[in-house]
Amino acid sequence: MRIHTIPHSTNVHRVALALGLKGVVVDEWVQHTPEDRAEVRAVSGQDLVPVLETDDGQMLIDSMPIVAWIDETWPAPPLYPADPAARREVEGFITFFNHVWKVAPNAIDAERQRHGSGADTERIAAWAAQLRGWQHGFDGLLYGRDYLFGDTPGAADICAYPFLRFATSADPDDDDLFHGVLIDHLEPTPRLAAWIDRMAALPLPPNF
Ligand SMILES: N[C@@H](CCC(=O)N[C@@H](CS)C(=O)NCC(=O)O)C(=O)O
Repeated sequence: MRIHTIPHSTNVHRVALALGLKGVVVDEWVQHTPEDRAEVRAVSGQDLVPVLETDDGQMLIDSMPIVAWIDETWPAPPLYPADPAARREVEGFITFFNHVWKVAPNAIDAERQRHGSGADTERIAAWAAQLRGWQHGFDGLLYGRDYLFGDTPGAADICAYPFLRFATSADPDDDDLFHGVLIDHLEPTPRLAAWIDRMAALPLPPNF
């Protein structure tokens, strides 16, 4: 298995977490520069990472569908609940995270990149308020349990952690502007900070 990546990629981090929990070996992490997607496009027909090349030559794109594929291919330990209603809850969270939660930091990033020092501070404040509000929801999900939907790490944790971890830490050599938005606007609660620590201690593939 080969995985195409760029430095500090949140969405690649999701796939690495899933593989680490399953103990699956990755033959090669193919490094690309963010500015040059020609090879990613050539192998996958689109520009974004992660792209996972399976041993039988399939090209998989999109991090959470890749995580679901990993879970089906190596069932233990399970990343989704067996109970259908509980699984729908986790899938609903992932849809929310990707299509609602991410809108605000992406919008702040786009506003800053487009307008620089002339960015609309009132609009940014409204998006930042959304981010602060959702933090309480994550905190509530962690009440009485170690992970977002249970006592063991699963797909929801894998989906959210690579983004929410910026509430408490930053990589010194990471100059990604979107990550800067998260660093500026995420405020961890104690429960969320403890979850970030637990997630940071999970195994990753040794060559990641
Ligand atoms: N929905 C995709 C999004 C992938 C994505 O946005 N990847 C980022 C890296 S974390 C990327 O390749 N960005 C390059 C760009 O926007 O030019 C997924 O979850 O994998």
